[in-house]
Amino acid sequence: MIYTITLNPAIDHILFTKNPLEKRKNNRMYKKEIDLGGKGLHVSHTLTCLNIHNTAITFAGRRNASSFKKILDQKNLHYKLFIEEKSATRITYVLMDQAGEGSLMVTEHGFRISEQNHKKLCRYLIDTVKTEDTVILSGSLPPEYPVARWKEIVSLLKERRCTIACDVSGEALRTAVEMQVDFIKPNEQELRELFPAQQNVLRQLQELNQNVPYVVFSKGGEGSTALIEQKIFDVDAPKVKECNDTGAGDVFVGALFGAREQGCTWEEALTFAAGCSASKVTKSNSSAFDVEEAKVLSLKTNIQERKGVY
Ligand code: TA6
Repeated sequence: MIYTITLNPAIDHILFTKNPLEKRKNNRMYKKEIDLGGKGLHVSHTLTCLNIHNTAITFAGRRNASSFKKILDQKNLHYKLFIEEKSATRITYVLMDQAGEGSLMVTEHGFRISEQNHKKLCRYLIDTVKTEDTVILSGSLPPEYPVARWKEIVSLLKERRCTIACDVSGEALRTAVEMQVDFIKPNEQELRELFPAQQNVLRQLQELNQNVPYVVFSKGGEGSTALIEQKIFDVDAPKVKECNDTGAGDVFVGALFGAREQGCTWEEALTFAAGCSASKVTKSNSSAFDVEEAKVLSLKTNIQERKGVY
């Protein structure tokens, strides 16, 4: 069973302009779409599209809980929600023009999670998660969220001996590495924050790999480098016509673990994930991808093992 945890969910508002987005100008929008937001929820959506049984664990602000739930239901997600009274789930604005040069994301902070709801989440995890399960924690921490709470969640998952995957940044990522979770997916910026004095990316990744057995360095449109079981793989990103890159990393994570759950090797899973992520980039909203298109794209994905580096 796979669980995803999204501590800071969102509702994505995708705003489309015809002309290229420009500062010091009125960028008039001609269309708006509303989509699921929040990284773990996107991972759950990807798994659901791949017919992999999973539960999305998240929070919702009472004030707009019904519209949030409606989105989760429309996406056929199986979920466990903890409701925060007197709060509203944040809105993320994704600005898109037709230049095909990527989207611009503006996120709200989100709402604070009460101690009571944090305890409920911990209780739920203790009662539900089993050793054979995988738990994927993705996205930012809510505002004023004490690192001690993050540590409590990771350590109770470690006690369950389940597989722990973290697609997080900043302090949460640093802590996840220290606590020796099973999987991380840092990008260039996150590596720079972790290693301000070390310039060599391979050394950075190898150092992380001493604590974390599965490290995937995400390079966006340039693909990824994965350090897995004493091997290093360079995985290309198939070239596609870009529409909206928002959520591409989440689709990658969902497809990677989905493929592993279906018995694929890591190499097969990495190329499949690259195909799914590329398919996502061709779609206009922040969660959609096409499984059949992804399969074709993954066949075009080159994966190469670096020999003699480890
Ligand atoms: O990866 C895309 C996305 O999940 C958006 O749906 C969005 O709302 C945002 O990321 C949230 O990111 P954050 O890092 O703030 O949790």
